[in-house]
Amino acid sequence: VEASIPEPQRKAWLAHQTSGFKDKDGFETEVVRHVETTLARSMYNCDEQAAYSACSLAFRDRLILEWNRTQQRQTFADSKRVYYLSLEFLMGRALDNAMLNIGQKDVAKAGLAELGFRIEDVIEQEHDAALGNGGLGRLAACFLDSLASLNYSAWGYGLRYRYGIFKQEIIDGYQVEVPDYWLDFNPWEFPRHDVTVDIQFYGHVTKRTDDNGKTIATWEGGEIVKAVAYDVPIPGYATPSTNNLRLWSSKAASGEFDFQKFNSGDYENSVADQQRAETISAVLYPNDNLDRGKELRLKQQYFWVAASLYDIVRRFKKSRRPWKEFPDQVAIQLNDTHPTLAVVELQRILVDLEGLDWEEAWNIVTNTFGYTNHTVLPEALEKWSVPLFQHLLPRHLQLIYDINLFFLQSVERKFPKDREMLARVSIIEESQPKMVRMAHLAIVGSHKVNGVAELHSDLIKTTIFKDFVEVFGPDKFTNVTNGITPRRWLHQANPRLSELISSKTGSQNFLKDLTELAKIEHYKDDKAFRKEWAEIKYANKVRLAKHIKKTTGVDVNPSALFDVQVKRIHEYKRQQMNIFGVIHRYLTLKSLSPEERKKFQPRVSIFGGKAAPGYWMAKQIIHLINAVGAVVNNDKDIGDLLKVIFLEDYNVSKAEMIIPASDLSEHISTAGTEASGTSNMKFVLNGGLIIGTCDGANIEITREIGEQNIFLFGNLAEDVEDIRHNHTYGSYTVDPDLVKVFEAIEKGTFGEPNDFMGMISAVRDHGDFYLVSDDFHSYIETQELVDKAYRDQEGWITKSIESVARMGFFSSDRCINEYAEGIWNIEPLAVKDQ
Ligand code: AZC
Repeated sequence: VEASIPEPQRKAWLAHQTSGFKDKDGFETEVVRHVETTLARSMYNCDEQAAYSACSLAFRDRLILEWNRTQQRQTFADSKRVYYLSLEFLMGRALDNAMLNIGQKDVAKAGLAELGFRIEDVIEQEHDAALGNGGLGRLAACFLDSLASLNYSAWGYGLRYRYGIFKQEIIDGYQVEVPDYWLDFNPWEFPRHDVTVDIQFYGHVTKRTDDNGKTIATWEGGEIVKAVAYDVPIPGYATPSTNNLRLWSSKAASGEFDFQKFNSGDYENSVADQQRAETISAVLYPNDNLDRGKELRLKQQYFWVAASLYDIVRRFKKSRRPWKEFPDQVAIQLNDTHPTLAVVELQRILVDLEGLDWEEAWNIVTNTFGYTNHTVLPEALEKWSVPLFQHLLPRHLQLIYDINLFFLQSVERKFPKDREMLARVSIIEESQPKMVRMAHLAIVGSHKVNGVAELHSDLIKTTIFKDFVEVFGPDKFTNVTNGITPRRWLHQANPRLSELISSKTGSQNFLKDLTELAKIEHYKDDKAFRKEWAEIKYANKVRLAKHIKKTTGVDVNPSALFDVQVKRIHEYKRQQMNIFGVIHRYLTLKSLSPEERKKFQPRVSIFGGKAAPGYWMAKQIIHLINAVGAVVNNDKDIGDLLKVIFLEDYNVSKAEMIIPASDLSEHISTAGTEASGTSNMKFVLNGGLIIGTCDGANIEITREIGEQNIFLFGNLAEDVEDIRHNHTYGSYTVDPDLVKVFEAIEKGTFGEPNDFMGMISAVRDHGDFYLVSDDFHSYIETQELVDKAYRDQEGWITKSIESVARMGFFSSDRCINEYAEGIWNIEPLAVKDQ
């Protein structure tokens, strides 16, 4: 890099080669400078918000240097890059992460203290970047952290939503959604007004034959919307590598409103075009594991995919390599089916615009893409209606039909006369109207398809994608078990635990190689170590108790067992089973004498999570949790023995506070429904135990930490289908303990019973699809085992230490290395020590 810089600029370049602050004074100087110049305020009038802004700008300046150098290094190396296409990046806060990854949080802490601020208060000022719904979006964020930390040449591509996931307020026990306008002041993004792409929609296709008899298709007319790039630097941990996340924002192509209309008095319509264009990137769809098939969503997908591919192809073309080398230079990972149009768009670019033959182009396409599936839930599998496609993307629909034709011809050669097989694997579903099955398109257009935990990857091979295993052979299908970044989920969320661990492992290297955690197992009988271990958990619980008091007004005792279920509210995740269990506990306590009650293990049941705004049942679950809390928390007979808390607006930054404070967390989905789960990994990494079903990554967690360290219960995935069948066609009775819970609700113990009848009748009258009743008894019994285990505090601490020590496998670094080797065929870029 250095050698390529011309002499006059080189001197200035060298002068800027320090990316950290020399010391706290150096940091303070920068903060003061930003307050007084960039923010145009005086230090006398600098509140916490201004301190946050200035501190962020100071760190941002440091990041920019490394970011530029990383991009230069990657360009000069001219080696393969990976592009991670995700409609969601649930990043959370950036400042704390940047300080820790650069390794200068201590400097900032001391500097801010001198300026009169507590660093925690300054960090708290930042608004979460909440461009995602749940696990899928947070996984993408963890992946970016690992890609940068491991020095891979990687870019993320997403949408710059003006409104992220809504903010949740709880009013009278009901969820109320409030828009999340987060861009007022965002120092972490850089608008690139010079990087724009024109994106076409609607119009029609004309075909003509050229002199060689080749058919040329041209997509004409329709409307153009402009995509503008916004770049976000992604700092690696303990490395100068700083990668790029590019988010696209939509703008009217003309950039102006219609002056003619304006002048003729048609004020409203004069801005209509502009507003319509800007609507594309305006808001994140708030559904998790649910596909609603809305036109604007398809527009978002094409807008983002077309802009990203234009960018990727442009970068490749600069290298002047032949097209056949494209897959040697470019790997594109599809995060679920949301970006699947990229397959069609690349084929369109190669065939229509670059004039390649179909076969040659298709070879390039299929060797470029990999597809990750994140769910087997049928309601989450994307399908788009053919008429909608025809209207919005007429050329793409033709290409999809051609892709399908060639694919089905190849299937027919392998399975002659199996018409049903053809119908099952077809990209087009012959329904009314016809539908495009995006998962089928993603499989056909990729060279590897992976699930996100072992059980899930096996399930997709034997259920939803079974036929494709026969068509393509088993090698195309693989597993990459999810992981989490230990930087955010241990070092940042739980600094005291991180410090205790590094004091025993001898360094912070476990944050780069999480398997080093194994070393702490040697200390599991060390008295001082155990004491501090327990103290840290207690301190984290005290902090959460304060937050609970502040936000709900309820006093909870930090010595009680904190039992946490925080995640999106969904019937398959079974928060309803948890709250029914809580009611069962309450009824049991009420039936005991005061003396007997005293023997009970005190618990705080903590819930958090958003319901999709249109998901009626999920909202009913939230309402019941709050209704139960209102009764139980005010019952003098019960006191500290049981508290029920619903924490408002669960998000990434709240997770960082809640997870380290948990004794027990709940991962209790119906077996076979939760593809992996990732919060299960976060809780265990922070010394909490889990109660869970044999589902998703719970199974691998058990294998790693040992069966004695986890509370498993419930029916197995392999039995679910038969049980459901029996619900519908055989004899079926509701568990007697659960009947009592229903009776209490129906008696009005928690307010108007009609408000909760949907939840009851789903179990009692509508086939109990999620097996709440079937698993209830085993759930209650296992909760009793938890109480017993918790009363043996010493035994509990041993379980906690052993579990953390054995969590090395679940780092997203391991996960990214598996993708790099097994799917992307890419190696890290060497970074010289600087
Ligand atoms: C989620 C899965 O439900 C969760 O189990 C998994 O841990 C996570 O992805 C990351 O792999 N899936 C989704 O959110 N899927 C969709 C389509 O929303």
